[in-house]
Amino acid sequence: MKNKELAKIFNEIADFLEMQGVAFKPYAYQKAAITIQTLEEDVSDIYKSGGREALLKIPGVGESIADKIEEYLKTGKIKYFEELKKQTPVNIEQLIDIEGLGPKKIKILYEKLKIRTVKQLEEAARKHKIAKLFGFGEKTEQNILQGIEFLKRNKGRFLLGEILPKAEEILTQLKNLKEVEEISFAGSIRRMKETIGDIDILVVSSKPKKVTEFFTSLPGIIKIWGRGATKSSIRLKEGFDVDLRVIPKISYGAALQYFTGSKEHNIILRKIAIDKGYKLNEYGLFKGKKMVGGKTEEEIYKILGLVMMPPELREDKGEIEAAIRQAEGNPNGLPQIIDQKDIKGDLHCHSNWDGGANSLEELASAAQKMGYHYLGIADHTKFLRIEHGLDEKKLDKRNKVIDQLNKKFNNFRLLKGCEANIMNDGSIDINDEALKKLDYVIAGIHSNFKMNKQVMTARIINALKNPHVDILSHPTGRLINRRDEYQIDLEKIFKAAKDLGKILEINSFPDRLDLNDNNIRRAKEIGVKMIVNTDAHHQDQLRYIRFGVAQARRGWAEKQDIINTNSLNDLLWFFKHTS
Ligand code: DGT
Ligand code: CA
Ligand code: CA
Repeated sequence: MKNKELAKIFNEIADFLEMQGVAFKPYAYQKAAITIQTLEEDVSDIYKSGGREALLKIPGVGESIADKIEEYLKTGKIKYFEELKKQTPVNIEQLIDIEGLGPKKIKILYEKLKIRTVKQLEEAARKHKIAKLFGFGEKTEQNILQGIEFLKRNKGRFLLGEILPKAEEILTQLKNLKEVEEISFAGSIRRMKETIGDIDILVVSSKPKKVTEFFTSLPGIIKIWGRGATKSSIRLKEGFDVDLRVIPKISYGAALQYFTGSKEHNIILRKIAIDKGYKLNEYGLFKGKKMVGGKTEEEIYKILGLVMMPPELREDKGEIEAAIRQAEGNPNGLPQIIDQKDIKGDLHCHSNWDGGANSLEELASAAQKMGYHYLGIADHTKFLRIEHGLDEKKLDKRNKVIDQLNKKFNNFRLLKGCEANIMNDGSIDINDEALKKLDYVIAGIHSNFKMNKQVMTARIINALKNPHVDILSHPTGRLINRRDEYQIDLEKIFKAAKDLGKILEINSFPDRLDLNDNNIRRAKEIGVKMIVNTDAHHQDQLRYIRFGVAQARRGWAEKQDIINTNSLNDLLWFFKHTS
């Protein structure tokens, strides 16, 4: 795509011109950059078919800019731009991204301190060279450092859990607009991937201009990448980018299908369409010139001989084949993946007995509000002194309080559990006497993460062999973007869990999601039972369950794979008969 490249160059030309204090011209280049970036057609195609005349028809493109487009398409370079770069040889693209740093300041930094890159900028700020410059000061220097930190942190992908609340807020705001007829997430956020590159939103409206105007003036926007009738793109101060596409009603299903992805899923689906003599794109499903489908996603899948599957499955991991089998009446079709409403309770939450934020009563009340039938209190045990882990005596005391509370509840029960620590040899940090008195026991690794694969695997399997242990918490120990999995033979652990009748946790904390989707799928294949828990240390974190459920769905987990879809009695029966 030449459009993106040209838009980037024009934006940089605008920055350089602004740096030199040139009036009006920067604005013209910026405007051209925005229109070119949001053009549906590639400029090189426009030029090929219509020549210079066609370029001049693009809004915001006059003689001088048309010259530059032509030059770029012919030579791959724009001399004017190269000249500007030579005059002030700074990495403008990088520097301009730092909040509070405009072209004028960048120019001063280059002239006085020879700063060309972000790295040099950071060094100068740390040595307090910037505060001394005329027009800068301490505050600006601090802001620059903060801006650099922010950029470093936000390079790469965002956790679903940190991005989804903000995304839903935007979705709701747009939904309330009377010009918006239909609205949905698309892309990875609709597929509920554990990390998100950018947020994609689709809207049906017959008044795209109104919707676009509203969208590009949302509070908290720090950059508008593009603003057009069908596509707009913004960056929010939190660092997230949001893409908005406005679609005519007739293409809604096709666009939703296309932009939900994944790309891999779409490639296969498009192949199927071609094999059957259709053409599939974001506008619809076509036979020759005739549109035969595209108003809904269901319709597209159906015409192509599939049944529609939930977005979480669309990763080209066998869902297309399964959907075809199902459409053909084969019983081995798509899985009946679980739903959040199937979850009857959460067995991993920490109370104020081990330093969590809320009392047992508060947690019980929050769980009841969520419609749960039970909530398991899994306070840490004594090894974890920093987490106020409970010893045998304290655990006993806590159990008595739970027993008292349980007398008051109707159709709800607090379960007595713990999250014990797995010691280096696989033993449990608390005695069997104390474990026996509990409704269930979770064990997890909270120390010595770095062991060799064989030793770590044996350590975990040893813990599972303890007859009182029911559940292994956060089995791989990974923290997304922060810590890798332990060195373990997960396959061996799955097999041991299956043989021993032990349960593996799907931890819903946004930076854990452990087991992850692929591991869940594998555990299910082996026949290991799992549980979706939150690991909440605060009552509000019970809401994280949705992220664990999403991960379970992406792992094709069905009701029978997940034990906390059971009623209280069935669950307790299960624990009694497996340990
Ligand atoms: P992300 O944003 O990196 O978390 O992942 P996605 O899946 O949201 O990707 P994004 O935002 O680049 O594009 C949204 C969807 O648009 C993507 O899931 C599928 C569709 N799409 C984008 N580019 C292509 C493409 O080149 N070919 C096909 N078939 N589909 C594409
Ligand atoms: Ca995306
Ligand atoms: Ca996108």
